[in-house]
Amino acid sequence: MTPTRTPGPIRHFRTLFISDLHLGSKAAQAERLLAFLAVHDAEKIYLVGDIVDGWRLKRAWHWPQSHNDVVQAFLRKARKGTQIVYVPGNHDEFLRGFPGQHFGGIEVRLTDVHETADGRRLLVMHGDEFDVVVRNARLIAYLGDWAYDAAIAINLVFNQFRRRFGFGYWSFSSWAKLKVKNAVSFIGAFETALASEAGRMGCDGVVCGHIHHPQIAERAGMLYVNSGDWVESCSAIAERHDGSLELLTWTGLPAAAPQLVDLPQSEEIKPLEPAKAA
Ligand SMILES: [Mn+2]
Repeated sequence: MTPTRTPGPIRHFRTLFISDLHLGSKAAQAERLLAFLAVHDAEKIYLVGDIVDGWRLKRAWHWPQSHNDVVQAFLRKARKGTQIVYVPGNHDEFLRGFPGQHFGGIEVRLTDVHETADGRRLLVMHGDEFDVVVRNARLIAYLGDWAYDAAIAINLVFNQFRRRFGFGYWSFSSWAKLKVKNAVSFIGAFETALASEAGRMGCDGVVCGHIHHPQIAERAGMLYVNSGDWVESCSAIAERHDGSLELLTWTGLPAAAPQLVDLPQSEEIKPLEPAKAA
């Protein structure tokens, strides 16, 4: 029996990218995230959207202590000197109305460009901006550039309409799961759309979230990085002090859950398998 409460040595990074926590939903793996945050630190943390699930909270209030603890953990890191940038996603888009605002040392930015230690410029955005592009990838490829621009504009109006008239946000991940046979090509279309956007913005790559599919890869000649999620994958992206990137997957037990402390190590409670369709 190994007590799982003892935190290991703390890994220190230049930057951490974390997204899709979906706090406020029952699916959020808050305990695991707390255990992860206890042993991972960085000079700068990007919260890459869907941190708080406003759409879910609107339907049914679910906010256990562990979700509060996650917020406190970030605020504590901010107090201790970590720069925290919050790039909102579709589930926490209420924050998109507050670009440049600070709360508790956390700054809201709609998108950002992060420069790595080795001088690469990475566009940071959640990625839902391209939902319509992704859903109609084949048609847009056929119609060309104007269709691409139109799709992005339609995406904006479409979501404003849904919000205004009280519909829930259309969810890429649940939609892709329903069409599981096509999920791989949707993920591919998403990755290409985001990588191309990075190119258009004069960047070397992109860091995004949204599709719950962690990744470090090359797409369309760009670096494509996805920080994954804390619903299924329990993943994050770390930038080491030399500028190299690492995909972290948390497989440790939740240190903060007392009922699990006496369990034998790991095998019995694993994080869910990474989402196949995300
Ligand atoms: Mn999202």
